[in-house]
Amino acid sequence: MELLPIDGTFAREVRGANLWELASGDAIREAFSEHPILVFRRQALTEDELIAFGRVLGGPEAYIERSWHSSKAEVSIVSNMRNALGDPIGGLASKELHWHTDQSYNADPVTGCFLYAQVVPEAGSRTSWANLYGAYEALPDRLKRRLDGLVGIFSYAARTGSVIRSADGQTVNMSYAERIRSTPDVRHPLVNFHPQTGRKSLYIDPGTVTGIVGMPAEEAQDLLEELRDIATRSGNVYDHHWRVGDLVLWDNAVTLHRRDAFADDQNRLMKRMIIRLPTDTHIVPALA
Ligand SMILES: O=C(O)CCC(=O)C(=O)O
Repeated sequence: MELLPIDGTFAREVRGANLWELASGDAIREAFSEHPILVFRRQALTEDELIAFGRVLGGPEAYIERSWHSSKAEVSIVSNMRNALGDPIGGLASKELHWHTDQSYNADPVTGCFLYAQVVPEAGSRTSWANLYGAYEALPDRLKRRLDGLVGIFSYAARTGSVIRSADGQTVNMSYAERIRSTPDVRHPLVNFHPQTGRKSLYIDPGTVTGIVGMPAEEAQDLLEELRDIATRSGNVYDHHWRVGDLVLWDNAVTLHRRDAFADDQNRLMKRMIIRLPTDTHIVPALA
């Protein structure tokens, strides 16, 4: 198995690993502990093989949105496609997704994730990741000192607030409303340390972090925007242009991601898995 830097970015392409064989399990685990984006090309995997691969990395979990599940609870569908009845077969449709990280609003986030491309629009499709280790390392010393010990407020309600209310203020989706009630705001440190190397990484989530504990709201907003701008500068970002058979594995504790919108008359189908990662080899944001 070989690890190759992609276009001088922080992403690594893994060559020589057939994920259906699992023979490279130890090497992949070790690589993923250090490199938060691993790209595997030309993979041909059944859902059982995806689950077996997830188990090599940690504990695959069922995504909370049941309507996204495939025939297996651990495998979700991200797609704009519809079944014969005209119902969506998965989540997220064709819309643009802004910079975010997954699960930061949870007390105990499940931070491993992969997307596996099955159908890709002819006109192309791009998902981008920003490196939160690189972001921390790029901060001027005055900002590193300022961040020391700071704690962010991560809010599921803020993240999804626009989704659950109709224009007249009525709740339009009970399951979302229920979920918001059972997902109160949580606090995580804005800087985390890798358990083995001690490497520091920023932990922000634009649209979900609503404030910083003990800091006036406006000052916190300015600081969070400055951090987001540094994190998402082009030199700190990997752009992935999808091909069928690509599997991109990422660590949500140390990256942000976004995707472009695509034309809704072009099909796109990804299989997605979330994986609970071991805390001795990965940063897993704790409660503060
Ligand atoms: O569809 C994509 O490329 C990204 C989806 C995404 O943001 C996610 O799965 O969290």
